[in-house]
Amino acid sequence: MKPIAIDGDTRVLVLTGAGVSAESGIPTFRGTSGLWESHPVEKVASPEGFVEDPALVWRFYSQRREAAKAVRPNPGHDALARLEARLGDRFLLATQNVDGLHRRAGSERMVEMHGSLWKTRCSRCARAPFDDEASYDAQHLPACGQCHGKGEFALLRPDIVWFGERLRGEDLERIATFVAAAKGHRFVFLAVGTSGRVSPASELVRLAKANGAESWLVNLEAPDNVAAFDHVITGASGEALPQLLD
Ligand code: BJW
Ligand code: ZN
Repeated sequence: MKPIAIDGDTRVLVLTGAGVSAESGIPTFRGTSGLWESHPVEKVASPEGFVEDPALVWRFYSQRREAAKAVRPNPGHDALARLEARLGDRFLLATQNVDGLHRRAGSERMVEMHGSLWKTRCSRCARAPFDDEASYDAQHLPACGQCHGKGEFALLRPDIVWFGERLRGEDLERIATFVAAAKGHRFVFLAVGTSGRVSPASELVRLAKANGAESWLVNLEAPDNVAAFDHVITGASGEALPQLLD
């Protein structure tokens, strides 16, 4: 496999999805043995599902916290961290993953578009999300101390972007600013391990191309938006990324 041409002027925007963590042992969402096979999306990943059954939602995310603690970054995460170390501010990683494995591999210039498994926030007030690795069960669902102090009751929730919720404006702006600054330079957009089913992440390839990017995809199978890519590599990210990027 020929490496992607990356010279001293190239800007690289990488979008990752669940497939990049699959080789670490974290299940993807869609497809056989995907998370959505055994957990109805609308019950565990929507604000309505949380109102209806917060204990189910916390059980789902508590299990995911425990599972993520038990695994390690794989060679795909490592290759992206090495590329960032080479490119510095000419690199940005937009990940849809909430598992924190990119950070553990050493990635820093990163937008966690769908939030983080390792942060919790209030379902009611605007207090800042805080670090939290705990697991909660139905008898001990966490409540917000700040709301309690004002005589209100509100449950805490995972700091995850659920279906129908807006992504954080500052995250989308950071990506848009990077793309705008890449225009006029050699610009590579690389998507890895994502089915291209969920917007707005699935739209990034079109945004990047409209700003002059050459688009690359590394995925086990052809995703819905495969036609948008100039170069498609069908394979596992842990094997392909070290060859493509080093
Ligand atoms: C490998 C591999 C290996 C395997 N190597 N590859 C109709 C109704 C309602 C909403 C909508 C609608 N139409 C559009 C929408 C918008 C909606 C959406 O896109 N829905 C679609 C599903 C239709 N989007 C939203 O709601 C977003 N918000 C939004 O748009 O706000 C706008 C708004 C405006 C005004 C008012 C209000 C709002 C939010 C989306 C949030 C998504 N959240 C989730 C769950 C939470 C995170 C969590 O719990 O972890 O994020 S959904 C889930 O999908 C998760 C993922 O980040 C996301 C993407 O999945 P991903 O990463 O692509 O994984 P898979 O499993 O799908 O694919 C893995 C791929 O890897 C496969 O192709 C494999 O082949 C491959 N693979 N092993 C390489 N080793
Ligand atoms: Zn609160």
